Amino acid sequence: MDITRIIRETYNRDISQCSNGEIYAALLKETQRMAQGKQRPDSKKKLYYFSAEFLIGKLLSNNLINLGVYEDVKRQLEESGRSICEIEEFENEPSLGNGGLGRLAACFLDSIATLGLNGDGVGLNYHFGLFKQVFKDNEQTAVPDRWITDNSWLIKTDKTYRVDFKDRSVTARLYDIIVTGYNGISNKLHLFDLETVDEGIITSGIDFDKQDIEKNLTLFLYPDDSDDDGRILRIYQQYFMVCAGAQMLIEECTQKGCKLYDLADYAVIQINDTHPTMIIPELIRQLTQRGLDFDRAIEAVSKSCAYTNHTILAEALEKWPMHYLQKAVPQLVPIIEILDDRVRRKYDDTSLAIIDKNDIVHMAHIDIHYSMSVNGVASLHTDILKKEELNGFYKIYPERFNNKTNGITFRRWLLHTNPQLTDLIVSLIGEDFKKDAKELKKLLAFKNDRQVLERLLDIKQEKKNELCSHILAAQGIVIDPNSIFDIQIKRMHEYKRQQLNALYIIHKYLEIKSGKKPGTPITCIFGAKAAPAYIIAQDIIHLILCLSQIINNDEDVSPYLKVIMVENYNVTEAERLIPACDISQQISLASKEASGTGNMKLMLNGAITLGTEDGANVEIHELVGDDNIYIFGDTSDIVVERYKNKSYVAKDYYKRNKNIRQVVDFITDEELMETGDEVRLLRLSKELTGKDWFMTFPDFDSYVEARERAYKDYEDRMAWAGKMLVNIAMSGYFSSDRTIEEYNRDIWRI
Ligand code: 26Q
Repeated sequence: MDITRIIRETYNRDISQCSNGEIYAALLKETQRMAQGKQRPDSKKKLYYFSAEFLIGKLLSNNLINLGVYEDVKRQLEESGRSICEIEEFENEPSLGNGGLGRLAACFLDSIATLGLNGDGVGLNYHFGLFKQVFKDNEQTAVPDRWITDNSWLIKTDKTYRVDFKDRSVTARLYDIIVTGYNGISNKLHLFDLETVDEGIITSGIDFDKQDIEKNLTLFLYPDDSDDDGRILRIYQQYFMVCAGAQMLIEECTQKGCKLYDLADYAVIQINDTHPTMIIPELIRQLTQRGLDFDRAIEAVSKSCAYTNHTILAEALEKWPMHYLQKAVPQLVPIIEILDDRVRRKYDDTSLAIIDKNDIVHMAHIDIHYSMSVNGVASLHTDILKKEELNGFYKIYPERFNNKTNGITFRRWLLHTNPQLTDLIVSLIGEDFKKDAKELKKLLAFKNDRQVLERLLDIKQEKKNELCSHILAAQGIVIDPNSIFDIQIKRMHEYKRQQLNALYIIHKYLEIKSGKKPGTPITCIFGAKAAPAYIIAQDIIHLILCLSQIINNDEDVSPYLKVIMVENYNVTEAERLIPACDISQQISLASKEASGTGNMKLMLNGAITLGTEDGANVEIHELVGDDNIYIFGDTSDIVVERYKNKSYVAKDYYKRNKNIRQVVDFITDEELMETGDEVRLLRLSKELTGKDWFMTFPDFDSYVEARERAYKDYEDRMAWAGKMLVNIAMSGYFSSDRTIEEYNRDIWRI
């Protein structure tokens, strides 16, 4: 790529006369042109990855890396006195996802293209992605985040589809984003948008008229499902996506010569959680409308579809009252009734039914009965699905159940976010790991190489320094770059237990106050958004922000302990935080975190996990061994048992354990109550002492013990660097290339 020429052709000027924004625009166009020139895969069978979320993050660097021109572009810019980092600032992050599930879909697209598989993503073009988080008075406020500008990666196509709802028809317009593979081919991310969408209906903040479907359908990504209007809109969104997607898919298949009954030879549809589940009845509807008889339509669709489950939290499983569906998409109702009727005729057990006695449709049940594959996202998670949550289904369809442990794309989470570490690895083991991550194991040969270990520590320090400058610039907070960076970054949710982390921080604060100082200062960093309607999650953010204010302003304590909550945690922030992390907090209640993928990104960047035996932590533990991870807390077996026999009483722990009592009481102590909001703090304290549904108290002592042990081990820098090296070396298993190879081998067979 010759930037000087491109700039000249675009603006008839020199680079020095262009703003960073102008350079960004020119680079974007040129990158798009190069990506379009890449070979498109061609095979009879094609994958359609349906997902309500694709949390793709900024794309410029990612695409430049995948097209193999990143280094060249960076150098040319530097020669003209410009930096690629400053130019990237001009790209808005498309936050088209909430968290793990959406980011997973984005990593998968990268790997699918890298492996040369014929597979596109299908989703929605939200005009406002996940809200932007702004802190005010120690609380989270939500501001709309408009990401689309004149220069975006979206390519408007001339394809439109009619989507009929009960009371109106709307038009879906297809937009594409090109997905580049690393030294590979290119695929597409298809995003449907409402032709008549109207950003003018937003009233204040992220509020808008939820009934005005013709104007709001693709306006916002849903951060929660906590109010009724919103839930119906969610159904409109989901149907809009699958109805247009199904038309596009059938069109593509028939163009290739597919007869409707042999759809499964041409298309495989991966259903990312239950959000796109309506694709099943909708495809059946469209196929029958085109003349296929009902039985064969069911068969063709069931053979084409595969379902991924991402959660075992009962409250997160989608269940729609039939009258909602009746109101929005009545054409699906008779089909869902037939699907339910067939299940009921075959199986006696009403817990397997699709429509329950309260006339509520269990979306996951549609997927399990009418698809060829059901997968969990980490080994423990799949085991729990088989043994507990979906046991009834596992008994009747054992062959459908399979595990696909999640993965992450190393192009973004190593090559892009940590070029220094990448260079070190290349110098030690060559380039092969970029395409075959298992090669990283070769790093183990350097486990006792002092020079290499010192380099690792230096790189970590460099990334910590970079983060310090960023946080100072963004939030005005001074951090000691020589402190331990202890980081918890993920959505705010009770089961993820940021509150447990906060309780430890109180413990440490009181300890330092009483004169016991840590060997190395500690910086506790959080990044988390909470669903705006999730009250307790907001309360936990409030507690952390208040702690941050109190501790950081305490002259006795702040030299040894600081608390920072990064504002507006998103993919771009993650890219800064992850390489700078020393200790990776993965402290969900065992059995609750399906997999986690941040844990993998942090491990890859040389952070040591402090975690429970949950999700993919179990697999990390197996890979690195006891010496290179800090495991604490009750196991999932114990937790599951405790829920079953309802034996957990938080109050008992509170009464018996002085330590717990002391830290919990601090939440409602004078100092905090004066700093923060009484209602919030009292509610949170009551939630903990009265319920503590995610069992922080039983794990508290062992958490404190493990965390202290980690801090102590950190003092021996060489031993610590050895642990870092083992973590990096063993992280190859978590490349999404491996995950996608498994999906293709076991499910897609493209
Ligand atoms: C449902 C109904 C209405 C509105 C919103 C939703 C909704 C939206 C997003 C429900 C769930 C989600 C997101 C779930 C998610 O991110 N799950 C995570 O998936 C990751 C990838 O598999 C796992 O690593 C995490 O463990 C899991 O929590």
